[in-house]
Amino acid sequence: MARHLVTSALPYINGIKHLGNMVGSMLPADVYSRYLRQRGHDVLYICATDEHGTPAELAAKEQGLPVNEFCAQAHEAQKVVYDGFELAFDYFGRSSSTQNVEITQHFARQLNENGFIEERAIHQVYSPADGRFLPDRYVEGICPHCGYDKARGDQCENCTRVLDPTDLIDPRSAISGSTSLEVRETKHLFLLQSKLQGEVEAWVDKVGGEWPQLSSSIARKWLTEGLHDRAITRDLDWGVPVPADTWPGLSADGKVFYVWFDAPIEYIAGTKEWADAAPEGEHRDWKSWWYEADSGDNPVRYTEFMAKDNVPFHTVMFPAIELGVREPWKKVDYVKGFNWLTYYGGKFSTSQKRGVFTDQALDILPADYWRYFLIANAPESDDSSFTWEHFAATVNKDLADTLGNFVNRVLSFSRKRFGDKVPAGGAAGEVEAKLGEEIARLLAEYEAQMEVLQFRKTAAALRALWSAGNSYLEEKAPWLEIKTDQDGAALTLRTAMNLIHLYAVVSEPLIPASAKAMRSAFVLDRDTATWVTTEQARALHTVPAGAAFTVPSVLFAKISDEELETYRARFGGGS
Ligand code: B3M
Ligand code: ZN
Repeated sequence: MARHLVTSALPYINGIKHLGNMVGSMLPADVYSRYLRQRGHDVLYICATDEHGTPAELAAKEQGLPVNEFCAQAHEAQKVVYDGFELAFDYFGRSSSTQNVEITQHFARQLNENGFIEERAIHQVYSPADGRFLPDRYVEGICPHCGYDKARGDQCENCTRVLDPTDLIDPRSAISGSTSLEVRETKHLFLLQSKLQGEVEAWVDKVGGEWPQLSSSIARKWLTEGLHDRAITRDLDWGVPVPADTWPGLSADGKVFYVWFDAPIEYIAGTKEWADAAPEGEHRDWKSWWYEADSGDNPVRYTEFMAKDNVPFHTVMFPAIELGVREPWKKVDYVKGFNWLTYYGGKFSTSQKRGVFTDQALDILPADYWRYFLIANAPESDDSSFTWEHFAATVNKDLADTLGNFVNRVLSFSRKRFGDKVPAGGAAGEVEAKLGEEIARLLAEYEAQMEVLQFRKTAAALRALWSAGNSYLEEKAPWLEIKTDQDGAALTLRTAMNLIHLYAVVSEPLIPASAKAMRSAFVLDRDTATWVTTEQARALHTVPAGAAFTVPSVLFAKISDEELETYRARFGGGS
């Protein structure tokens, strides 16, 4: 039994996420955590909303809410969706927590003490009417390249050119609309990443060899380009304040830390939130997961999940911060990065209403349909595309036909012919022995793929396990067998019911609700085994003759052509 710390990139607070976000971070982290828990490991899966920064301020402004209120509501709204997807976080925290404020400020002080932070003066747009410095994207004006009149100071949305606020023609404040803007000198904190380059490189050399290619190549690319010193403070009201004890001037100016400085620290702070939220009488030792966790006789293995655009922050910048703090904070062991899930080959787009958002998905179909499809098509080695046609075909074939139909057919037929107890039948024969070998082999394949976090291949192995049951049933054809050989048919059905029980156990990481329905079909005296051993897979008799069972209602409904058409029309697929 080992200790596994798991985190997924923190979903940003400004809106409900689409399926692409789900498959690139939270869902695979949940699948992996569920698997490890079932294998008996000590698992801590932490996630949180990432709440600071300009987009949060802007989204709150759009809704006419104070930003803290907006974030509290948006956090709850996201949480409802993640509960619906059955994401079994140990804790779902908030980067605006007091825990994160404390730890982020502590990290900054340490970095400063160790000579990795410097105060530097820069020039920035100031708006006297608003009484504040404006972040780049709070300055709007006419794009000098294409003439678009709502270009932002960081980028023109129309022609996608990257801009500097001073490039804009007739610049104005996005907050008040004021056009009397000035450029003033102001001070910010810079993280001297250049000084940490060598240490980060040595660390990546040590641990990065084991990472998937996507993650290690991105880390290498950034290191080759060189780590540059970077401003880690911003002029915003909403963020972790620069501590007054260390930087009284900047604190008086109202500077806060840049969102990407405090967001990864929330992995640690979220763990402290988890500990602080412990029920009466339970002690949760958050520090044992994070501090000096490399050493000791009970080491922690730390796995992170994220989409590829987040990989540089996790493989280079956050490790640089952790190294510069000069305290033994746990660093990541394995970085699982993902490519993009596309929608019919194009980008999911909120503004153009293209693609499927996670709340809409749950309105349409239960979580297991989405969980299975997304994991079976995870964008691992390449981008992968969501289409309604592919989704419907996968659900209908794998879930409804191969798994659901097997479960229902076996249980209803057995009840009809032998009543509501698992029939005994004769001793297992050659066909069953062959089946047992095949199941044991596929189970080993499933475990091996899960352990190297190859999600598509894990799903393929699971599908193969389901198919093996179908082949067995076709070969034995108990509905014919029963006419001449009652005992033989009973054996076939008992074996098939044992397969259902095995499916209940091994399908749980991917489709937890359906797994539960399958598992609770059987009334067993002892059903404590968390996972299936090779011997159990081979022997297929965890469900003994005489055990009572019920027939669950249809596990997966097929998606009809009419439904498919409705979804396509509603979500704008295909064209
Ligand atoms: N919130 C991902 C994003 O919004 C970002 C991840 C933070 S992980 C520490 O793109
Ligand atoms: Zn433009």
